[in-house]
Amino acid sequence: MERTFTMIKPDGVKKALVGEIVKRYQDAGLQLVALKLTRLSRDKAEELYSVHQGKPFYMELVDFITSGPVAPMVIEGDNAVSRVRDIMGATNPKDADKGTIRGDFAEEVSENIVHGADSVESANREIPIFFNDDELVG
Ligand code: D4T
Repeated sequence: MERTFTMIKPDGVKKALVGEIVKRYQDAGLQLVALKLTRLSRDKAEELYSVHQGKPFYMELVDFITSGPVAPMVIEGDNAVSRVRDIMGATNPKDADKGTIRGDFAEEVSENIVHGADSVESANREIPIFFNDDELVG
């Protein structure tokens, strides 16, 4: 059993895709361990994206992720990290296959609907930015 962190970004919430995205994860047999609707402070956004600090798209990324409500969640299952990333599709929607979240709903790399941890280590760093232990079910 593996846990991962994934988050519907402001564009996904705005496009009313929360239900659709949760359904895709659950239909794949993954378990929902935590989910909420919230707004990211600038501090938390900078913490989440600390690995991208200094990159040309960093400021735009932090501006975007704090621009509206987001839906962070914790997902559990065998190989949850890679399975969630497969369901999300490629970072750049132009490279994302149809049938993936980004392939079906995103147009630009800067607004690509979902975030997903890239490793168990990243998930373990990202989950506490959003959830206390007592908010994780199961
Ligand atoms: P996230 O972190 O959102 O799940 O995306 P990925 O793990 O798939 O991709 P990433 O870390 O390379 O990029 C983080 C985030 O930055 C945005 N981005 C990325 C951007 O706006 N312009 C760019 O040129 C790149 C590479 C999209 C995702």
